[in-house]
Amino acid sequence: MGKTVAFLGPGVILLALQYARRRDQLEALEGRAPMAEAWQGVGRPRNLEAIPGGVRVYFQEATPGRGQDPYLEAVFLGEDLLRLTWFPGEPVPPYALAGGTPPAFEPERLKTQEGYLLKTPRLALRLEGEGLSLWDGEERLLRQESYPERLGPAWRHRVRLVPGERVLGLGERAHPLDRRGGVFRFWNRDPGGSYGLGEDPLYLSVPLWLSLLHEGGYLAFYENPADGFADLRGEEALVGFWGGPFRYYLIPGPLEEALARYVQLTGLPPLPPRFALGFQYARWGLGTRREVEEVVEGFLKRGLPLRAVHLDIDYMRGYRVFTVDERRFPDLGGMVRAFREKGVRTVLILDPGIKAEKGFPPYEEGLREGVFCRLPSGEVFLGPVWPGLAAFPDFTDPRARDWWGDKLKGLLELGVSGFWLDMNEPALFAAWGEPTFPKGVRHSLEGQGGDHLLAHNLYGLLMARATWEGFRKHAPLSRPFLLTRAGYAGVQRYAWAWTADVESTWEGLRTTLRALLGLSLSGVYFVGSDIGGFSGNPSPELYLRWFQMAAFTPFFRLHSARWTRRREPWRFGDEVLEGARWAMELRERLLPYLYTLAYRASRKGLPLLRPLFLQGGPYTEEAFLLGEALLVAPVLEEGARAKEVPLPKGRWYSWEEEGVSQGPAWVRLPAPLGRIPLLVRAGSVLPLLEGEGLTLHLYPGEEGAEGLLYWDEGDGEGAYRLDRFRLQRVEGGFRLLWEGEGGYPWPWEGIGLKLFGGRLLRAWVEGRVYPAWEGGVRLPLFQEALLEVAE
Ligand code: NBV
Repeated sequence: MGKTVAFLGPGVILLALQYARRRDQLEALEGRAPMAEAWQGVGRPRNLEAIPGGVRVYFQEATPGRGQDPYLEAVFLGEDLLRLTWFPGEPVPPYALAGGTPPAFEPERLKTQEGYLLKTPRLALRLEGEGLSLWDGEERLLRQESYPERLGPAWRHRVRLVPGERVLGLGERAHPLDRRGGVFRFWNRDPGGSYGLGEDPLYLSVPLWLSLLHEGGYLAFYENPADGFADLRGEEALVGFWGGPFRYYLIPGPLEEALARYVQLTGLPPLPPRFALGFQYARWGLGTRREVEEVVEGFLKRGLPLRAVHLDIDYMRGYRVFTVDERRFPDLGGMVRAFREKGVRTVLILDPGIKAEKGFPPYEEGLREGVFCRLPSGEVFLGPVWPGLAAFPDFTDPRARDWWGDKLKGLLELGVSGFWLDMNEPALFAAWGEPTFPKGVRHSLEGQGGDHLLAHNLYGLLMARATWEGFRKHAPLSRPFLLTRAGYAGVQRYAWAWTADVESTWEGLRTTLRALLGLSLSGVYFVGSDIGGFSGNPSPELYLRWFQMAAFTPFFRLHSARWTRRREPWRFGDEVLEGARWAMELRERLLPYLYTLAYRASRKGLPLLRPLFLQGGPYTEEAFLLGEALLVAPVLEEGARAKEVPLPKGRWYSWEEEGVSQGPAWVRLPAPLGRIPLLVRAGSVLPLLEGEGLTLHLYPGEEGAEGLLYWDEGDGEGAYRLDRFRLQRVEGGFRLLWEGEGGYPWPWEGIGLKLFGGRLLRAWVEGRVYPAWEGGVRLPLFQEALLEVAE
């Protein structure tokens, strides 16, 4: 509990002590002591039975008489999707999947000397004596694994790693992106107010593994929410789960496509309301309406673009969720409306714990309706959190989800635009041991029943789902904006995620970048961090470097713990203020580009943040791509005023400056305190907001350039437009073709063009000439424009 304990005061510390003792007693009663038996293998395949899309394989060392014979079911669900399931295994409702299981796909079936081969044009599975292997369409070996071993309800298997292979993914980790060398647990956990490099596990685990091989790679997704592990220390990885179904999906690379395929399977992220892509502000400890208003004014009067303000637990009455402290936050609805008129939305934090207090309506109601988690004895489970002892909705019960969703009605009627879901690992205050429910706590799991060992990792996912469904129901004209701390595969269907309580150090900054990229490589694309780190006081330089990096991550928010010094951008002197302004203004200008990326993520499942290797570049943690076009090289070291970056192949333009670098090569880029290096891939067209209008930045490559722009009202489900721009080289300059679709009218006066890597003299539209100045020109709407460029 670390910092939290010190902060909580004696009353809560006592509760935390009592709770830790109680949890240990309960778990001892449940007999969850380590198991004495040894892991048992299944032996070699004994016989095979064909089933639609695949096979069922029975093994020699089955143990008849002791329950079900173990068997493997391998089924293709597409030419690039294979599902393996080991039986027996405790089933869990398919919460991670969107839209159910795809239909079986018939593979080719071949008997080989050693065993059996199932094959599609993109993926092949070989079943042999000792284990199974996976091959891609070009007959390259992707993965070799042993047949698994069992220990009671637990399963584990070994996966051979080849030299040079990198393993990525696994959700949010305070670890280098390549997970080899580490041991990881799949168990959502609140590290308690502060964490740094090496802390494991963290809030949001996803049992998704991406393997980057010399050539190609693959994705494996273990659809099992139970407590599990991946041990990647040796040449043979061990992956296992202490319960639940041993089921996994295999998808061949290239990794970017595999990731998109996984996201189609577990759900595309919805298009967010546009404000969410702007700068957002939060601060734990703003205790009154006045304080919040002062901060908002502080941004607006300095011309700093603020799009949303978040209220932390301070707005509640004694930390009781679904209440507002009217004394300190009088007429919250009035405040929300006034902010909205100034273009600032309001987001409220929600914690899952409901204060167990006689007479508190949500508690009484929840008891009556039977929506809380219970102990095996049938008693409602209570654990200590912010308001004291609390009961917890069982989000695996559809009735509890509906109940929770309906509780949002009142807050939504105040005009709130989003919710920030905290403490949903679920986290509690425990003086020692695991800060969460005892493993035997009962859950509904859609009526089938199960314990916390199975349901723990689903808690955040399903709290997000309940909140999402309630939001849709009670504010059907708005797109929900949800931010969650915990989650599991599929959480991207409902919420964005942030990396929470990281320490305010340079290492914390680097750790954050790794956590963000790791989440992105695990299908959670809309992610961000607390600028400056949550738990400490960043130096002005660290603060600014963090700000600059965050401006290029999907969720761009300032936030900090109440025990730290205030950190609005004007509190560190002019140099920092101007640096932060650069980042915030650039972010605003980039909105059309970001919104288009968000749209593409929501349609195609493509990530916003991409490590360079995801698009054929080198393995590096020094830089990342935001979409395809923008390469961002954050400064992660104190005192650095230049940054070395390994460029992927191709030509790269310096952001708004003369100069083109050619990759692949290491380049050294200037990084004065006021900004970080940014490069644009040749061949891109970037749509930017400039002044009152929209300007295309044209970065020609050999073949010209291309870009897309998605735009709509910014919220709701109304008309949209999608504009495609194609720049082609012609004698004396370029031709720019513009095709638009959709019913949303072009909202700007004409369109601006700025050309990089050449001097634009003038443009022609329908026979009229438009002279350029300083490399730019404004044109009326067109289908084809000719751009004349100086020799
Ligand atoms: O609600 C208070 C904090 C919040 O500011 C932070 O962002 C969360 O990650 N919350 C954690 C609860 C306790 C932190 C010690």
